[in-house]
Amino acid sequence: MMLRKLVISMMALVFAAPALADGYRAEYRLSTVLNTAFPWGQAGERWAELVREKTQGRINIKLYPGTSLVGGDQTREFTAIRQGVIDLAIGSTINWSPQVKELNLFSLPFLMPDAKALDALTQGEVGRDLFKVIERNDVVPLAWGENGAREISNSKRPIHTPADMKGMKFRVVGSPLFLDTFSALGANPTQMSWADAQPALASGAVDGQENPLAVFSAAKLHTVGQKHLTLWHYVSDPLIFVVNKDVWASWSPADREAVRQAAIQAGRENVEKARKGITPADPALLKQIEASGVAIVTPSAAERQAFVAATQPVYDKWAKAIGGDLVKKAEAAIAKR
Ligand code: X2X
Repeated sequence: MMLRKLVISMMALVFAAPALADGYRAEYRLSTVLNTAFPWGQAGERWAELVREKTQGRINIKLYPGTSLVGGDQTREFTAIRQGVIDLAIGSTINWSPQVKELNLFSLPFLMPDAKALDALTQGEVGRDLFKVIERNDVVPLAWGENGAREISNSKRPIHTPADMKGMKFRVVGSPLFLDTFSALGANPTQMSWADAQPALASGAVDGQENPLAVFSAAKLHTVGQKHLTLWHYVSDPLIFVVNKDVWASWSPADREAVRQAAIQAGRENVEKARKGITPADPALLKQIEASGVAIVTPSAAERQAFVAATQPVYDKWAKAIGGDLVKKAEAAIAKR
């Protein structure tokens, strides 16, 4: 009797569950490094929301920020997407470049002088080429977003030229290119995840870091001793919206298109947000950072040139590793912007 009742109530549960189309899962896992305090995490939230809307709830995405599906190790994210540990991701080209060497393109020091240069890459032939590379790696790329132009900060002194960085300890991200760049500038770089970076800055284990201004501000890096900020825009990392190949194949063509359109829209909004308040015409975020007690240095053309010259050998070495043709195409697209 009891058992029968139990079976009946279990069946009721099964039938009461929302009808799922063939092969669809109740939930798909979306990985990001940063949480919803940042434009990056907000992009994840927005993508999930748009997908739910556009698929009438057939595809339900849950956000896992902090790269928590790979224990916070952001350089393992791409592999986990390929393996299906992660279903969807919005990832930085920096974090995926250990597996996809072409993505180091965006980390070539001083390749992109401004946001238009980044757009010339992501929105043109170079962007399409890179999506093909990602597809060859069995991951489905859908749209571009943006983490942003990366600026350098530290707790010690203003940085105007490489001489000011001498011996200073910097936390850098996961691609070896960053070790080369910071070594060439005379600094002492150490690689660690974003999760480890904040305590390392707070304890003084490292003196400085490099991240976009939207990240600097939302992470309140001024509270962990980062009192000097130099706007050198030396590299810029776009974000890429992707889906695991098998998950993609399991959806109907109409739902795939819905997921793609949602990614494109969330990506567009994300780029806008990542660039807000950081230009002379719209300096609100810069002013806010300054008001929190941070001294901002804008290098002169000659000072900037000293950084460019010091990192030229790194640029040349990595241009070869990335692929000379792709780098030439990128340089040409930027020159024409
Ligand atoms: O780790 C970083 O510095 C961050 C958050 O910008 C990236 O994931 C590339």
